[in-house]
Amino acid sequence: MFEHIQPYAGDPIFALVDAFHADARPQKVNLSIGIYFDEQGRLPVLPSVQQAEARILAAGGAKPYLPMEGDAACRAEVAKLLLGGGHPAITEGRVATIQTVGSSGGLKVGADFLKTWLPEAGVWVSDPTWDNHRSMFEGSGFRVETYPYYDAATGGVRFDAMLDTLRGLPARSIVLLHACCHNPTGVDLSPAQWDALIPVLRERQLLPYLDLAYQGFGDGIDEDAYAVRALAAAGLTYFVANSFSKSMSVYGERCGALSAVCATKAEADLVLGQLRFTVRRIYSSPGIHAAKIVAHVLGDADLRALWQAELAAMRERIAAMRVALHARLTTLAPGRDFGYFLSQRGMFSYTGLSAAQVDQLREQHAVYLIRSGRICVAGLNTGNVDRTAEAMAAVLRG
Ligand code: PLP
Ligand code: TYF
Repeated sequence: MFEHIQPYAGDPIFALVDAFHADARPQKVNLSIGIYFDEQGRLPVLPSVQQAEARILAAGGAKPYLPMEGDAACRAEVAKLLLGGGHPAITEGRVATIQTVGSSGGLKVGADFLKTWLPEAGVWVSDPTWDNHRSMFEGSGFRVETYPYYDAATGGVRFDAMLDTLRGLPARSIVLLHACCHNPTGVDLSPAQWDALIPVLRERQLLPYLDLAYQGFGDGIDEDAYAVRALAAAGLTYFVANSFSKSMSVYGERCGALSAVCATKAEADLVLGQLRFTVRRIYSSPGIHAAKIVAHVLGDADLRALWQAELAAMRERIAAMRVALHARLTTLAPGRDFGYFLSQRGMFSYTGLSAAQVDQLREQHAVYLIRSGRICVAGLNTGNVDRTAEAMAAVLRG
């Protein structure tokens, strides 16, 4: 029956994490997977989430099925977090939000929905992007192409080339955009660039599909929602998949959502109905514990303030590690410009190290990063940052 099946090569990021754990060298450093680790190198348990869970338990343990679209309180809080409370799109009923199994679940439900309702569309992702974007949309039957994004020469965005490509796309093409903290490069569009992009999206009648997996890790919760709010202010119709995996450190709980911001309430109602049907056909309904965590943390003023402070601390620790790595490398390898560590945003930085240099870092120095040269800055701490800089400088010397 199954003899013909091709072996699955595995996900290279998860494979690297396994290799890291199997490595016996005590000084090893894990900069591979996009997970926030604290100063002690541990996965944090946020007190805001712990307190929310205590309240959930205290309220009783019944676990009914949620509806296909998820928990109402969770969905309402997500819409407010994305757009800001009292936003006209929310009060006018133009936002269709479903709670999903992580933002991956949201991205996938959105992909399947779009394949049904815009079957001729192509999907355009940034060059480069998170590998799973391509896999997910191709898995839904889409043709996936890239638009120019990262500029290796400047460490910035090839913004003119990006706009040129988008200007040439057929109407109703789907354009996947990282709302903040671009994975893998850490290079984001500035507010002025979003403002320049929006007229192109509108004139070409493109469908923006925002991926917001790192809200709060760039410049702040509201600052990182700039794109979400600018598209709404411009009156565009768009999708946004957002995640709480990193921002609440609840990876395995699978907390995320998908929202469609529409032109009218009637349209949003139609979209919501078909999103529910899409969910029905895949996993029927999302998890109740995930919903309650999100609803409690965001819906309670005290827990929310606590969470915002915790998220700010994570963001500031990453920023401090960027400064420390930059300073140490600048001393160890004078004449090279490491300014990109300071200008890039969020968990990731693109180092420009070649795959051979990445292999050398792992084999000779026990510093683990993925072969694109991306590092997860959140894997750095005061105990390993100097050693990491020394290893990188040694590899750069050749
Ligand atoms: N999008 C991007 C860019 C990511 O880096 C991730 C990370 O895992 C995800 C989406 C999916 O996150 P999750 O499914 O845990 O919400
Ligand atoms: O890019 C990363 O490292 C994170 C974690 O299939 C991740 O987004 C990596 C691969 C994957 C799912 C999540």
